[in-house]
Amino acid sequence: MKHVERIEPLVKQETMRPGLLSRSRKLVFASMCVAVFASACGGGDGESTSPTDTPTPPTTRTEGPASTGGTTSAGDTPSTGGTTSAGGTSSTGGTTSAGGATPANPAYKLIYDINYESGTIQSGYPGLVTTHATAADASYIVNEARSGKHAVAHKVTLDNDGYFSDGSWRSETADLGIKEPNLFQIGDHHRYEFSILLKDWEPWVSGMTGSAGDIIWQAKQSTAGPSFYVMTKRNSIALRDTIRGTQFEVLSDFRPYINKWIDIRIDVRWEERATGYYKVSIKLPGEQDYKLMVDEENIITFDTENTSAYQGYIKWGLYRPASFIANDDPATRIIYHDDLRLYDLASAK
Ligand SMILES: [Ca+2]
Repeated sequence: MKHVERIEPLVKQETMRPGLLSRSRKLVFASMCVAVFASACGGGDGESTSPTDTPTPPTTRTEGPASTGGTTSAGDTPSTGGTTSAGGTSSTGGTTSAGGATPANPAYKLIYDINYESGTIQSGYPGLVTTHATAADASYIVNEARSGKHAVAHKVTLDNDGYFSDGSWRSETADLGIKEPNLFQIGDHHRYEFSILLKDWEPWVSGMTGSAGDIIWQAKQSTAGPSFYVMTKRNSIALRDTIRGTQFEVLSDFRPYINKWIDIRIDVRWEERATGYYKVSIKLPGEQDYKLMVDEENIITFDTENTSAYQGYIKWGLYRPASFIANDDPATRIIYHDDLRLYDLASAK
């Protein structure tokens, strides 16, 4: 449980929406917005006009590979062998062996299991909002999986318009619009699991400014910024709590694990008062069990004081608000995600 120093101020500062800020936290929040990035402040990066920020009513999920929205980039061969289970109850390829992928836990209700075994970037969930970046390879299916045969890749090349979307250098997928009650609201008690692989990730060396982080997973309040997010920061992985303006180390040094799968689990109770919590655990290659790295209790996890949000959603991929070619940050980064699961912990059997 180690606090990491506060994030460094960014070179890039964007417009905030001061109208959303109020009372005593206004100053703290304002300084946080400048220090982190504009999307943490809601709309400053243009996200507010994005379809991904307009929660849509849950729709009925149909089985079978998605036929809309998802595009498969050149070079990817969608598999017809993958199956998508009703309600996402499968855990294709999961094993219980040491270091293996974690199988779905039958003790909790599984709200979704996005495992990409459909061979499409929508993983058989028509409501999944895939990247808005236009490059053919901004998001694509890979045959290097945490479980099963497939995972998804997101790629961002700085200063290339094909990887610019929703106001930033980003390529992300959001879990909006799938039928199950995945959008988080106050009072929800959720477990999020996901596996990542930093593909040929170029380590940080002195001189790069990307120290403020490339964001790889977000719990985002609709119409506002994220409650918290996971990022690579220099050569570490950290969780940034934007409500409190703090961050925590999840993995001190990812370099031994480049091109290997890392499993992350986040348990959270979404609360607008100081009755919430989150616990962040990590399972490294070769390890059998998750290790608890962040354990924060009696905290606000859903900010209703400074935002108008009443629900939120999850995004994964790559968002690089603090990386700049002019500052020697790597031009291109690629990350794989697999086995994105959401459980209802309130359903414990
Ligand atoms: Ca998979």
